Amino acid sequence: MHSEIARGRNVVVVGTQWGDEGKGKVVDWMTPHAQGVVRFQGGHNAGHTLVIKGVKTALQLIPSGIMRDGVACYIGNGVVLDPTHLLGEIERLEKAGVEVRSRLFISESCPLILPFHVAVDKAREALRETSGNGKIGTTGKGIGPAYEDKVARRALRVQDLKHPERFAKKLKELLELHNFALCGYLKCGALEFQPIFDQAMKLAEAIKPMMADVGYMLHKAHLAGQNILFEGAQGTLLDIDHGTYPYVTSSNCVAGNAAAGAGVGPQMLHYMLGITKAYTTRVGSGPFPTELEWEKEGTVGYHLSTVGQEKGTVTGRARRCGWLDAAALKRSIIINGITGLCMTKLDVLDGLAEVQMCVGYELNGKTIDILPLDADEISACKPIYETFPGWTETTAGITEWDKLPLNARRYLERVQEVAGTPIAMVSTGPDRDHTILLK
Ligand code: 2SA
Ligand code: MG
Repeated sequence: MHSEIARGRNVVVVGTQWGDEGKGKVVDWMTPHAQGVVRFQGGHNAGHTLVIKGVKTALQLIPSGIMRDGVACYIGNGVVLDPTHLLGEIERLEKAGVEVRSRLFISESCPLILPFHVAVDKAREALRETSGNGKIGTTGKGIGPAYEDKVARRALRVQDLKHPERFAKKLKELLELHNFALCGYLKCGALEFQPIFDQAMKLAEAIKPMMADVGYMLHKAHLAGQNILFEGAQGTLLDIDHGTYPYVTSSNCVAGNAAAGAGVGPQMLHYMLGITKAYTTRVGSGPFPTELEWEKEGTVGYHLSTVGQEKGTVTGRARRCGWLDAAALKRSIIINGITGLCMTKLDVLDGLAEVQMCVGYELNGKTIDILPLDADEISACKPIYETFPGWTETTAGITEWDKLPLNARRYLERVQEVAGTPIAMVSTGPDRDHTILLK
């Protein structure tokens, strides 16, 4: 796989679970062989934690390639962009000595996340909770409401920041609509035009120099022989179409959207790398067949949660934990057309007496071998597990397959068999160098 990217191939990195599979680390690890990294969906709901020489950096909106000198970073049209957040993230990186503005390119076509999107997101979640529907467990960043405006063809886009009059006209119309909802059924206070407009115009000056025709730039970079990495956010089971709807995010997280969301043709996508944690986590509500009890000390779930440090990068929420679900993984592999898998956080399983993997489910008296499409059916699925002996040796930091404990290798070999796709990489720790390369 590593040689694929070195040979002039573009790699799409996607999460095959519910996000937080460790995509940021993998993208960062591959960037020495790429000249550009592009985000194609989501927004600052993503949280990519990188550990470089022991120092932790959390990125939300800016592609992980920014941590490597000289790599161009692109924010594609498929991303919803909060300008206030963006500038905050840029400033944080600049304070840490990272050069950002000269190599960050933002698509003019990105829809903007504005303060009312955040207000609508939060108010809706509160309403769902009090009305008994149950929260989605969103990150509260305004992602869903911003995508709603995009699809309804009324969004303000990055390019509108260049035209104050046009921006003002569209903002007035949009505020009228959102205030109607906020003051009406969401029972919140109205938002005022002027502070939002003034703030946006102030931020516009800083953003204008980074605005670009990203799709065309990527096309030219490709023609010039550059390698591009497409950096997915969230995960396949959170995809708006293919995830556990309605407990999903509001964008397509699958590899197929890398082209549309970056503004390039699908012929530019060469290798689909699916990132899979050696167990499963989920943050937010929704069905999760292999979920374990994870809050009680002494349980396997507690082990995964604490050893794996499973806390949301953006919100700090504890992530729910459970065994690897290979029947769900199979679904993800098919939808994404995964070429190879990267298994991450294997070291978190070190020391467990035994390890389990879900290979199918019992649903309404029948046995099925793939995750169903209906969230209620997923809730009703009873996982069928295979049990493997654990290993006492530490796998942390191992860089060669043959040095892994035999039982760890057996577990991984069975994952590939059930999932139907080869493992191309294994990550054995958060640092760049804690990586085993297989193909
Ligand atoms: P939203 O805010 O509308 O996208 O939320 C909808 C659902 O999508 C989930 N979601 C995520 N799941 C895992 N990781 C994400 N990023 C952060 C992280 C999350 C955090 O890396 O840890 O810090 O809490 C992410 N972003 C969105 C979300 O939990 C809802 O289930
Ligand atoms: Mg994350």
